[in-house]
Amino acid sequence: MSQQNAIEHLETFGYCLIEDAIPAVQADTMAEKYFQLHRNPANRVAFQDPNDDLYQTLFGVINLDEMCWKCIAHPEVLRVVRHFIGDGARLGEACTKWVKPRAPQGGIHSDSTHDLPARLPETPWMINSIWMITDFTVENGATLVVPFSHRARRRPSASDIAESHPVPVCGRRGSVLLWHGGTWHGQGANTTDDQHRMALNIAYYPAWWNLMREGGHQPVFPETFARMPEDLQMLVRHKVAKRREDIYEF
Ligand SMILES: O=C(O)CCC(=O)C(=O)O
Ligand SMILES: [Fe+2]
Repeated sequence: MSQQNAIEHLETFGYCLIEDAIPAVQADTMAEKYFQLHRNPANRVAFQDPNDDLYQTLFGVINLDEMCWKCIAHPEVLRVVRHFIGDGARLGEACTKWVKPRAPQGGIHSDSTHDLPARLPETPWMINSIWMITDFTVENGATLVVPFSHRARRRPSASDIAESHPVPVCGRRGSVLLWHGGTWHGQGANTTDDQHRMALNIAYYPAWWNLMREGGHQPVFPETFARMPEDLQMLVRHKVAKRREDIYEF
């Protein structure tokens, strides 16, 4: 999909897929690392929900892995992101999301809307992205999206969810799915006995967004920041700290 097509697709449908944005072999190397990170007991403190074994979210990956840096500052992705939320776009968080065999479907939701007004802003407040680190298939828990739902400008109610038709976005590893924060979506069920879905989820917010609201997000450690290329530093310089408490949960 060309850049312009990606933008138009996201504008119209609420999401777009950029295929093969990194090579599949690179995704394979990342997958190996991310499964290790999730299995390492030392990282459990940065799980979103330590009690959910079948669907695991690990925050703070930016400090644990340098391979994700290229994804965060990926030029093609950033062009789409900046089109919607401006040149001051910043990283919210980069986290890995592992859907294990037999994981049930996640709830359909919009992102970062918990304290927004019922009628959601017309201006996008977030562009979210999920990198397929393993292939995404209908069976292994590919992300589900409800096309056009960002236009409803509301969080999905129970009846919205019952009446909507989420579609799985499948793709080869190395591809990246982007969506508008107001697009209704959720993690698909993994109906297999032996296929694991690994993803790298990278959220971007406009310069005016108060990032301190987001639960579980981790700082970029100063020593990590010092090693980063300048384009990445520009995206994360607002969240450099030694401890989470120093920048979040004021
Ligand atoms: O894991 C997924 O497929 C969806 C995750 C999600 O809802 C999100 O990143 O906002
Ligand atoms: Fe979400």
